[in-house]
Amino acid sequence: MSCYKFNQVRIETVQGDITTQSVDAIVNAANTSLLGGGGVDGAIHRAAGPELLAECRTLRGCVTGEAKLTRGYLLPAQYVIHAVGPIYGQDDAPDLLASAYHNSLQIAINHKLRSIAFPAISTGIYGYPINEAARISLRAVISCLHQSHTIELVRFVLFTSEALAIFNEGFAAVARNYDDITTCL
Ligand code: AR6
Repeated sequence: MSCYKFNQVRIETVQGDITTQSVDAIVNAANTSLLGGGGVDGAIHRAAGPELLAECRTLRGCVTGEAKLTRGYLLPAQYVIHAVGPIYGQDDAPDLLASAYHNSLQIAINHKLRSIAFPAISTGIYGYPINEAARISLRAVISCLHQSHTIELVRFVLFTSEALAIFNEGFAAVARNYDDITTCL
């Protein structure tokens, strides 16, 4: 686990399963259909129950780099923000990955949420190297948190100890470039 403070917001990394997180919203690493899939998407749909898919069917999909909100149904989280990351190697993949984080956080801010948990979007089936994704995700989150907002906690939930270690290393490297980020317990 690692923890940083930026503009009153706690930004932390933990190892775990995102479906068990008690936060206002968890983010799903979805695909453009928003109709479910494998990886974290499959786990979220299984844990939330069939009503989640029913609501997703009303959304008419989602463009890569963007995100859409649903309720969380049987999840501890009140909402799911379905974000579509890029497939590694596609044009503009770094910008699209940053947009997926940015747009997810913007939805949370617009709904006046206080806590949000992200998986490592695009780093599974979509093949994004975790070390690159870690750096992009922290920079994207920080760039959103300059504005006025209600967010108190941004948690990154990594599925394996290896992914957690790589995220921690990437976050430490990025944090060194910002004077206004401090470490916390
Ligand atoms: N909690 C936290 N992280 C998880 C969990 C979990 N329960 N399960 C997997 N991960 P992926 P993508 C990690 O493949 O690369 C789906 O089919 C996993 O180890 O879920 O964005 C969608 O429908 C990895 O680090 O998402 C799309 O078609 C990270 O979550 C496609 O996969 C993301 O892996 C999206 O691919």
